[in-house]
Amino acid sequence: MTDTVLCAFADGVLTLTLNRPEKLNAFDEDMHVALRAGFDRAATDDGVRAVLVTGAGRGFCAGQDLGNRDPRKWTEPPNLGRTLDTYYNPLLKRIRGLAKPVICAVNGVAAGAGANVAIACDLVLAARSARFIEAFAKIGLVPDAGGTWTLPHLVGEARAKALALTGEPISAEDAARWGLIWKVVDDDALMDEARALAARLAAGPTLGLGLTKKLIQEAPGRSLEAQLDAERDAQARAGRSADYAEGVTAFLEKRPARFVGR
Ligand code: T3D
Repeated sequence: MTDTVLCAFADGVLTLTLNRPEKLNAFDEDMHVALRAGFDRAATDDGVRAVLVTGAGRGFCAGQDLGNRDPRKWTEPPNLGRTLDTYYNPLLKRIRGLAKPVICAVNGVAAGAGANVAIACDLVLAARSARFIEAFAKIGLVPDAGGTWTLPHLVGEARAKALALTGEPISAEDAARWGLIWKVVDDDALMDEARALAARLAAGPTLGLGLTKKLIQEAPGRSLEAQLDAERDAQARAGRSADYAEGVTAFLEKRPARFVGR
């Protein structure tokens, strides 16, 4: 049996490659379990200081494997609420809750939950040929994997509704222009650039980066006053880190900092 997620570790970066290329890396249960295990390792292993997610073959991820949802084989409709509770929602919470940067290299089409998993990551790079498709409307579903939350936060309500209600593809270039992703990279340069970025972040002040991620994610639910309090608390913690002492010392000694991640 092939591994549905390839897991590789180097330079502080855990690379998780979705690996069902013949199905454009559509999610089945094995792939969910393997991807979740990867994020659990990233959360508990101090050696992992950044995660890079990408896809094998020509696609990034085509969302739920619809071969596993064939109505002609139903005795009754599946309980999709349960599959969200069991698989997609725990995955989204792991990506957003990881106190380390998650980089996504979207190497090809990202559809349905595949698109929404991609845009839930912290820094999203996409190959120029990639497309993003909120495919749910085409099959009578609502966007899941956090899409109804992430999309309007990233691109505003008008564009979020247009993407979700039409299910029309958006190019990588438009996705970057709209703020759905960070940037577009030429196809043949994507993985080199994503790996270099992940390695750079993995060599960074992990505690401070994790606190920064949390602050930015939590800001929309807070007043300015509450956010200022949250920044004060996070800064108090960052100010006690070994990396803060190293960062300032390195600056004063005019040399590159050697961050240890705590
Ligand atoms: O069910 C629950 O648990 C609820 C959660 C739902 C979450 C969701 O993600 S719902 C949305 C599911 N995804 C889709 O609706 C997208 C379906 N796929 C497509 O629309 C197209 O494949 C793409 C636009 C993504 C790519 O088109 P194209 O022309 O580049 O490739 P293709 O020829 O359609 O696909 C290549 C192969 O991958 C093909 O297999 P074959 O014919 O060569 O044997 C195709 O069937 C397979 N494939 C693509 N997407 C899926 C898939 N197989 C199973 N499930 C898929 N989602």
